[in-house]
Amino acid sequence: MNQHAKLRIGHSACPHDCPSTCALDVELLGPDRIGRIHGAKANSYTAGVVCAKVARYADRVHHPDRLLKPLVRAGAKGDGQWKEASWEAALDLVAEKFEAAEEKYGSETVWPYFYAGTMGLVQRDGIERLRHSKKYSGFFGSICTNLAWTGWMMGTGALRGVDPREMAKSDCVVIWGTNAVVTQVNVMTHAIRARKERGAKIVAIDIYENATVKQADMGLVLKPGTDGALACAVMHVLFRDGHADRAYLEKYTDDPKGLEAHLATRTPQWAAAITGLSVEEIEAFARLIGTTKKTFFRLGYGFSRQRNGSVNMHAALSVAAVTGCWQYEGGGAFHSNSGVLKFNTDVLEGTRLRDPKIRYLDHSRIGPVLVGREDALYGGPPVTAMLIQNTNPANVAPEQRLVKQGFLREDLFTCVHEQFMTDTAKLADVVLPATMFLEHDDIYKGGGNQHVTLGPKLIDPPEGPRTNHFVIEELAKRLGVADMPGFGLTERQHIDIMLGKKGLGNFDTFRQERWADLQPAFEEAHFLNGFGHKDKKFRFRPDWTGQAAPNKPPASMGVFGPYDRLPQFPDHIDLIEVADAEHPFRLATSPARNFLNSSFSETPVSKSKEGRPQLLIHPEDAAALSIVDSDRVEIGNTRGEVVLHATLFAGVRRGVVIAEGVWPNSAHERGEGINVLTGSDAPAPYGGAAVHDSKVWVRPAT
Ligand SMILES: Nc1nc2c(c(=O)[nH]1)N[C@H]1C(S)=C(S)[C@@H](COP(=O)(O)OP(=O)(O)OC[C@H]3O[C@@H](n4cnc5c(=O)[nH]c(N)nc54)[C@H](O)[C@@H]3O)O[C@H]1N2
Ligand SMILES: Nc1nc2c(c(=O)[nH]1)N[C@H]1C(S)=C(S)[C@@H](COP(=O)(O)OP(=O)(O)OC[C@H]3O[C@@H](n4cnc5c(=O)[nH]c(N)nc54)[C@H](O)[C@@H]3O)O[C@H]1N2
Ligand code: SF4
Ligand SMILES: [Mo]
Repeated sequence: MNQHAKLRIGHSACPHDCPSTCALDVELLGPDRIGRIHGAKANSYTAGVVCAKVARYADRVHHPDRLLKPLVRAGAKGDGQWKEASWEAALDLVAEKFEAAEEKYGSETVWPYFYAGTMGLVQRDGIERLRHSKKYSGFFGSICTNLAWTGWMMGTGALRGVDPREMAKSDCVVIWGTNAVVTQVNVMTHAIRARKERGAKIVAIDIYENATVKQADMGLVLKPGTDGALACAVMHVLFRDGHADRAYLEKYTDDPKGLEAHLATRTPQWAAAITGLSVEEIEAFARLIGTTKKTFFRLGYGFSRQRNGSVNMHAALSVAAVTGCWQYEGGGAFHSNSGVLKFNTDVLEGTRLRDPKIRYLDHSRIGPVLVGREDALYGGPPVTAMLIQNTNPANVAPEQRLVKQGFLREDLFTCVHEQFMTDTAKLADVVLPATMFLEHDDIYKGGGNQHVTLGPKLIDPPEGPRTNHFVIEELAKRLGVADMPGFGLTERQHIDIMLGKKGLGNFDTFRQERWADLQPAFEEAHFLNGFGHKDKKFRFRPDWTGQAAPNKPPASMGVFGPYDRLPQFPDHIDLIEVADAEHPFRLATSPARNFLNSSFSETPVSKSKEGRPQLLIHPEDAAALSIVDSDRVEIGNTRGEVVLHATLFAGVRRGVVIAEGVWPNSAHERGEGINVLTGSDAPAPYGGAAVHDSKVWVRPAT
C-alpha cells in the first residue's frame, strides 16, 4: 500500500504575521507529531502553495529548544540564570508583582504588550480583555501597518481593494515595495499565472535587486524613500501623453485639475534626479501602465517603512486613479483587505470594560517608554510591569539600546510568554512557555487575501506549554476580574460568538467548511460605487490629520511627527533621514527569505540557509572603503553601531546598504542587533516604524 494513503491530514491556517494567511494541510503522524505542511489546493488564494519555512514546520514545533517550563529569574537581569517553577507559583508571582506595581503607581503602570506572532484572534487579542478590565495602559500597535494603511486610507477611505486573485486576469502586475517572492509567495502564484496565461508583464519596484525584482520583466531600483517622486513623474507623463482617464477622474476623484497643475513641474527629469532612475526607465514604466488598462497595483508594506512612507503609499495609489484602471477586471489596486475581514470582538476583548481615560502607549516607541521619556509616557506613571505575548521587542523594536536599557531597569517587572528563549525572554523576570498554533484552537484572517480560516487544535502540546488564553484567564482569576464579562469562556466559545455575530455559523460548522471567502463584490472592491470617503471621491488631496483610519491613534495621543510638513498633493518630501557627510549611506533592513521577523531564526535549516548577518554593499562603495567580500564591517549612526559581514552586490545602488533579516541580537558580535540603528521617532501623521530609513556610516570593523 502507498504510504501516503495512510497519512492523516489535518486542516489549519498559518498563524504567522504574513499577509498570505495560507490555508494549510498538515500531515499528522501521531497525537503529538506532524510531518510536512502543504498549502491547501482547494483554497483559491493559497492554491496549494506555502513558503518553505512553513512547509518544514515540524522543525519548529518539535524543536529541542522549545520552552517547556515556567522560569523565574535567579540571577541579575539578562544573565541567563533561571529556576524552574510550577505554573501555579509562576502565575501567583506575576499577579503579585502586578498588584504591587499598581498599588504604587496606579493601574496605568502595567503595560500589556503584544503583537502578531500569532494572528489568531483569540490567542492574540484576548490580552485586551485583561487590560480593559484592569485599566492597564493601552497598546497602540503601530510597528507594522501604520505608515502603509494611513497612506492607503488617505486615498481610498476604506481598507480594502481589488480581489488579489484578479491579478491572474491582469495584463500588467506592478509589485510595488514588497518582496513578494520572500514575504508573501502567494502573490507570485497569481501574478505568474497572468504572465503564463495572458503574457502579462510583471513590474517590481524596490531599492535593490531582490528576489522579486529578479523575477520581474521590468525592475525599477530606486533610492529609498523616493517612491513619491516616481509616482508623480509617472502621473505627469500620463497626463502629458493622454493616458489619464479624464472621464474617470471627473467622476471618481476630488481634484484632477489641481493634481494636473501640481504635476506640471514633476517631470521625469525632476524625478530622475531624486530617484536615481533614468528618464527612460520612468518613461517606459509610465507608457506601459498608460497603455495597459488592466494594470494591477499590488502595493506592499516595505516602501512605507520610511518617514515619508504614508506620503509615498498615497502617491503610488494615486497612479491607479489617474489611469482609471480600477474600472477593469484585472485592474486597480490592492494593499490589504483588513477592513472587510472585521469581526465583532467585543466579548473577546472586553470592549465594554474599556475606560477611555486610560492612556495609550506607542508599540514602536517602547524604547523611549521604558527609559521614561516624558513625551512617550503621555503624562502618566512610569511603566513598571509588563506582560508580553507574541512579540520580541528587544529584537524587533527600533532604537534597541533604549529598549534593552529599559528592560534592564531594576524597577521593571517583565513577564514574557513565549515559545523560545528570545532576546526579550532573556531579559524577563518570569518566562512562561507557550503552545504553538497546531496545539490550540483559533481563527485567522489575513489582510493579503479574503479568507477567514479556522485553525483548530490538531496535536497535543508537550507537557508544559500553555495557551495565551489560559494565561489571561488564570491571571484574571488572581487579579480579581474573572467574573467580569468575557471571562470564563473557552477558546471555542469565543470563536462561536465571533462567527455567530458575523453570520458564519459556529466552530463545528466552520470546521467542516474550513474557511469563508469574504471578498466584496466586484463593484465594491473596485470602488465603482464610489470610494470610502463621505463624498465618495478618491482623494488626491489627503486630509492628513483628519482621516478616520483603522490605525489612527486614539485622540489622547494627538497626531505624530512633523505632520504639518505633509504635502497637499502627492509629492516627494524629504522627511527621510537624508544621508550626510558623517552618514553617507542609507540603510534598509529588508526581510530575509528564511526568517519571518524574529521567528524561524531558531530552526536549523533557516539558520544555515541564511548563514550570518550580512551587509549588501555595492562593489564600488566597498572598494572606496577598502572593504572586500566577507570582511567584517561596522555600520553606525548616532544611535549605535553594529558589526556584520560585507557581501559585495552590484544589485544595490551606490550609497545604499541592505541588511537582510532581523537576526537575533546574539547572532551579531557584541550581542546587539540591527535595530540598534533604527529610529524610534514617530513618523507623521499616525506613527509607525521607519525601519528601512536610517542614515549610517560604514567602515571596516576593527
Ligand atoms: N520571509 C519573510 N516573510 C515575511 C516577513 C519576514 O520577515 N520574512 N515579515 C512578515 C511581515 S510582519 C510583514 S509586515 C510582511 C512585509 O512584507 P513586505 O510588504 O514585502 O515589506 P518589507 O518586508 O518591509 O519590505 C519589502 C521590500 O521593500 C523594500 N523597500 C524598503 N524601502 C523601500 C523604498 O523606499 N521603496 C521601495 N520601492 N521599496 C523599499 C525592501 O527592500 C524590501 O525588498 O512580510 C511578512 N512575511
Ligand atoms: N529592522 C527591522 N525591524 C523590524 C522589521 C523590519 O523589517 N526590520 N519588521 C517589523 C515588523 S513589520 C513587524 S510585524 C515586527 C514583528 O516582530 P515580532 O513581533 O517579534 O514578530 P514575530 O516574529 O512575528 O513574532 C514574535 C514572537 O511571537 C512568538 N509567538 C508566536 N506564536 C505565539 C503564541 O501563540 N503565543 C505566544 N505567547 N507567543 C507566540 C514567537 O515565538 C516569536 O518569538 O518587527 C518589526 N521590526
Ligand atoms: S507564505 Fe506566509 S502565510 Fe503562507 S505559510 Fe508562509 S508564512 Fe505562512
Ligand atoms: Mo509586519
